[in-house]
Amino acid sequence: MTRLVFVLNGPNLNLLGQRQPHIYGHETLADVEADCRRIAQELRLELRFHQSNREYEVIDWIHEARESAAGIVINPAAFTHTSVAILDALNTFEGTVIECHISNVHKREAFRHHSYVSLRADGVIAGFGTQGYQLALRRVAKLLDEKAN
Ligand code: CA2
Repeated sequence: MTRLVFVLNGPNLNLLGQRQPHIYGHETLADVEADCRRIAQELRLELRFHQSNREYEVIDWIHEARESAAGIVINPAAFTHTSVAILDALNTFEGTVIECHISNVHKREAFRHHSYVSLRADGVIAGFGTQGYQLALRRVAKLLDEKAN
């Protein structure tokens, strides 16, 4: 069985570490990717790591994951709260989906409290900083290991 996992990041996350460190911390997206690659190696996961400011690109990566991947870790950023299209794409994916937010969206503005993606996600992580990505990958690996045994 494949151990390929897509880590997908939505709009403005390319600015991570450069703005609003009180909300999102000091790590850059390149740091997050490096952390994910280290954990993936430990967990024997193969990784595709992407970020886009364009909704259709996120959707296209979900379609690509449908063909090949066992899991998706997704921080849809602002698309979380707006995108029925990303929800529809995730609903066609048969593997594990973990939604990951750096900040605790429930402690923030009311418009961040609703997530379309949560209607599909198998698990949701929020407020653990960039460490949330590592926890999400651990969860995907654990579910894969359980399926294999
Ligand atoms: O907490 C998260 O991870 C969010 O998904 C981040 C999104 C926000 O719209 C969600 O409500 C919660 C925003 C990502 C923007 O990232 C930036 C990073 C650094 C500086 C500016 C924006």
